[in-house]
This record gives sequence, C-alpha cells and structure tokens, in this order.
Amino acid sequence: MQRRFMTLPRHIQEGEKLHPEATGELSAILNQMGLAAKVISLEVNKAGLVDIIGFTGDKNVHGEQVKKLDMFAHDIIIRALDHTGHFCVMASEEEEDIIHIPEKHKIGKYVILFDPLDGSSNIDANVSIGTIFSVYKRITPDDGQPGTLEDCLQPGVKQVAAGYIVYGSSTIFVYTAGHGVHGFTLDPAFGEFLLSHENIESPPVGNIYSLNEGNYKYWHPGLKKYIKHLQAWDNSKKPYKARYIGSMVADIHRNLFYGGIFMYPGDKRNPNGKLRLMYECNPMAFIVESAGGKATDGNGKRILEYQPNDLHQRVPIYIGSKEDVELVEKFISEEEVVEKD
Ligand code: P6P
Repeated sequence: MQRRFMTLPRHIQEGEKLHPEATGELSAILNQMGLAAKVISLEVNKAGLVDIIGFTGDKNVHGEQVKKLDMFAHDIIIRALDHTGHFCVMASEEEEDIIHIPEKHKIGKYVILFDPLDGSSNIDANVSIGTIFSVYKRITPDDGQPGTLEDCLQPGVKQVAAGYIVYGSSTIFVYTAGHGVHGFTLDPAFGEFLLSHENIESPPVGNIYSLNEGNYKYWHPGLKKYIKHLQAWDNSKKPYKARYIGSMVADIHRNLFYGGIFMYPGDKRNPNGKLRLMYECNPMAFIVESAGGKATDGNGKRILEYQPNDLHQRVPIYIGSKEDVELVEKFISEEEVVEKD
C-alpha cells in the first residue's frame, strides 16, 4: 500500500472528523505538543555537543542561560501551551505545585500534566529519553476562572488524550485520543512528524521482561518466582530476554512493538515503587490499554482506576502485553508475603 503523506496535524484533523462534537481544541493541543517535541528533539540531539562546541558552563555562545535539559524541556512545553487559551491549569514533574495560566492569557477547559524529559539522567550516555503527557477536561466550572488542584487530581480513566515522544535513534511521537494508538516519526529534513505506525497493537504475549533486577532482594516472593520462571529453560518455552534501558518511555515503547512486560514494582523499601502516577504511569497506561495491553499495580488494580491524592504520588506498575501482566499477577497472588523480623 502506498504510504500516505500523512503528517501529524493531518492525522489529528482526520481523527477530529470522527467526532462531530469536536471543537478542534484537542487537535490544537496535540499539534502544539508536536511543536514542543520538535524543539526539544533538536536540543536533545545536540546535547552531547554542548561540551564540544564550546558552550560555557552557565552561558552559551548566544549569552543565553544554559539550562538543564529537563528544565529546558519543561519551559518549552509551557511556552508552547500556556498562551493557547485551551488550558485552565498545568502540572509538571519539574514543579512541586500546579502551574497557573498567566493572567494575560485566556483560560480554557483542558488540563495537562507532563514529565518534560523522563530519564534525563541517561542523556550523557546518549541513551533514549522521553516526554510524557496526559490531558483531561477540567471538572471545576468552565467559567473562565483558573483551574485548581482538583482539576489535576483525576483518575486516569478520565483522560481524553495521552502521548509520549521518544528521543532515540529517531524521534517518535505516539498518542491516543481514545481511538487507537498512532506513531509518527520526525523527518528532520523538513521538520514534520510523518505517520509511521497507525493503529499500534500490543502483542498479547511477548518474550521480553524489563525491570531493575538490582532490587531483587526487596521484591515480593511471587515476583521472584515469576522472574525465575521467565529465565527457566524447559520444554514449554525458551527463556525470556531481559531488556532494561532504564528509561521508562523507551522500555515501554520497545515492548509495545515487540511484546513483553515492563515493571517498576513496589518492594520492601519502596512499597509504591518509583514511577509517578499522574504524568508517567497514567498516560502510559492509557496508551498501552488503548493498544490492547494491560497496566496494573501487580495486585489486579488498573493504574487508570487509582484515585489520586497527590500530584507527585508514586504507584507500582506492571505494564505491557496482556498475558504477561496477567501471569505475573498470578505468581504474586499465589505467594504469601512472609514478614520476617
Ligand atoms: P532505576 C528514569 O530515571 C526513570 O524515572 C524511568 O524513566 C525509568 O524507568 C526508571 O526511572 C529507572 O529507575 O531505579 O531502575 O534506575
């Protein structure tokens, strides 16, 4: 089939036609995130050059303040969104409190929460990193007044769109607005995201598992048994492959295509694990579930059904191919935790 010259804006616009009630605002939001992604991608891809092309520690050759890359990404996203009139409030991994829309800008009906650059500690090793975002409609009255923390603390099932961008060997923008999951690859020659993966579907089962095995000692005994099961050589199956980049977006993106499971479990030291519910786990869970996968806390509770009580709360996450998530939950449920003194 001839590959249609389908850009991100055109695909979003065509998706909007499926909803007569659509006002075009959500489309505009997704397009603005695409713009922010292009700017961040440009900076991420030359970050390794910062020391080489003579940018000094604090001031670059243009006399601009050289920011940490994740703060740079945070600022770019806010500047791409805060003037659009689509939002009543925003929240970022980089800000403790909610982010108000400047008074000079119109207040809108949407809410966005984002992790501007997840895995940024990997950038010096040129490892793939990512941006993650999650979009809701406000729940306080749409009366032109600023949004509140209540508008931000909604369960993941209320998301109207979610997406991530992986800055890797190429820059890929993946989003869902509840009707399929679609991937776009940035063509740097003319700065457009072109449709490269339409209607992404999670393989029902994979042969990859991704988690930090350095925490083995503190795991639930059922998880220990599960991992040993995956590693076993027996007649029923070949061992799974261990693949762990240490960058959530990259690990989940790979498993979405190849099949497999990513886990950041709670353990004896950190019962809620490490990853954040609102701007990491919820958007990734919305995307993976929309592709036919599964995302839970390891005890049968969907990530998307967590009622948040804090902007930065953490949650254990088991996410990926449906049968893989169901199997690890079976191992966990069958193994009692024996509290040792
Ligand atoms: P650990 C990156 O710092 C991150 O937030 C996620 O992207 C990644 O999956 C996780 O932490 C890695 O954590 O403890 O394995 O280094």
